[in-house]
Amino acid sequence: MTCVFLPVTLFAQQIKKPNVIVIMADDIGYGDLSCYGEKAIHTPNVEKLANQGVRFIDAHSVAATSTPSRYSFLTGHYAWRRTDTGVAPGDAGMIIRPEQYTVADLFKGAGYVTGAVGKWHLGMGDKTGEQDWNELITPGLKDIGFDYSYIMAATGDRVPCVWVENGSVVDLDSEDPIYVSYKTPFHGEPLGKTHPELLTLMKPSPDHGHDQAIVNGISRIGYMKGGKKALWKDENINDSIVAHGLAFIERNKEHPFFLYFATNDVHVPRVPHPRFAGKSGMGARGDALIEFDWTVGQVMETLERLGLRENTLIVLTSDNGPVVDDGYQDQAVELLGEHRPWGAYRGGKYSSFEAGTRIPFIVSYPGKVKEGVSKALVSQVDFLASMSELLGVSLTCDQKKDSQEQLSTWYGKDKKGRDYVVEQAGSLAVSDGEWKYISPSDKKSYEKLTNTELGNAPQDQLYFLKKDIGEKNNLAGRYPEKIKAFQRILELEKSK
Ligand code: NG6
Ligand code: CA
Repeated sequence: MTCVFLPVTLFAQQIKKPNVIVIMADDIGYGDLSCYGEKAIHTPNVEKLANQGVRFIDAHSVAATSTPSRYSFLTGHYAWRRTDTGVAPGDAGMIIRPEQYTVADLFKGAGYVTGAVGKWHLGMGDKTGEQDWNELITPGLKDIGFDYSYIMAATGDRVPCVWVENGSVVDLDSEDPIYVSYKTPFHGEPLGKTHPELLTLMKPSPDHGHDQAIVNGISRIGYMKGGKKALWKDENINDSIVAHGLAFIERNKEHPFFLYFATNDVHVPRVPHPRFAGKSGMGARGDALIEFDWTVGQVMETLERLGLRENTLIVLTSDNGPVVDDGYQDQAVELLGEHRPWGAYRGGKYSSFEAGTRIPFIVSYPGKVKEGVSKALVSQVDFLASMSELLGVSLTCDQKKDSQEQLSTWYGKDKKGRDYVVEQAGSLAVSDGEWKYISPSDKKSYEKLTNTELGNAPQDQLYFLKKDIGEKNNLAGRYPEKIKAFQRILELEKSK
């Protein structure tokens, strides 16, 4: 397929450079926010944001787990084009290499100050397992366009449990160096599996495997030793993210900025600050959702206080669908009650069924975006090209690759959006909004650990989403032509 430059100056001519903030939640599902219709949870700040913008009901992350989803969001390239973009360990080398164009490069090139705060999960340093955590870790986010970064290398449940600011571990004591390994335990360091009596804050769920290094009374994935002063306190993770995100906004109030603000909520281990304890009645997972909502309120209040709200475009979304038990005994399952994190959809995180990638997606830009609800088909991979449209920057085909200029859709004006979205989980799936095709997979069809239907099957699956949003009736046998058409789409995408 040929790639042509589109006239991109339309929006750019009309506006002063807006600030852009992406609030990227972790594992928050379609039904986890009250503006998406679920009654058991109350998230008023997100509701307010949704009322000041467009709320999309058919928006998708590119993948049903974090690393490939975020890779695609930040680069405009489908992660499945590479084989090394699966869920990354905490000692992964930089997955987005310095030569690759990113959304941060786009904003930086347009004169913005760029920042990334919170969960990263896309690797740091040159090679997996070879970082020296006691030195400046390079390459880092600076090399892919971020002027400022304050991040956790991977996830809350993976070592190292430290903050990395502009490539250096925060609060590191040179007398107590940090060592990290995903291969061998460190001699003399207690592990979750050998010292369960030390798991004072949270225990892992049986068989999930979060039973290695113990930090703050919680066992994690991976081994680490040292760096005691630098270790984060789980209950303060969100406050640290908020403080650094808001400080970035404050520092740059006079200058256009792009902030990738990635919360740890509601990923495991879920340890919201005690001031949110019991607020949801649903245990730690629900309380983490309330903490997330508070966080969104903090961002909005700060923008209002600084007089920046009008000129700031906010995208609020999540990296993948929801999961209830993702490895720790935090009572999320027992206390879930009537709440449906996946809304009306089937599956969840890790799944090819809709709840894997159909995520909350809100675009708010007061005065510019047409407020309301949009049914348009949206993919997060379009962030790059849509922002290039906003900024009036022409991208090469290589730079934008899979990313389409969809600004008019994101502004709530174009009601159709994409022709189709590609969803990645156990195999690739394609949805055109009405029909959905899931290509055959030889992987397990049901994940017992997380109690999630993964949607993997050795045969083709075809669902008529328009009438069957729960993906219950596989119509593959009845519509061979439809299957062929979707297979052609996937072949075309793969050949790009
Ligand atoms: C899985 C972990 C899960 C979570 C996930 C990554 C096990 C059994 N489960 O491998 O707990 O960490 O990876 O989540 O190890 S994500 O949202 O960052 O993709
Ligand atoms: Ca995630």
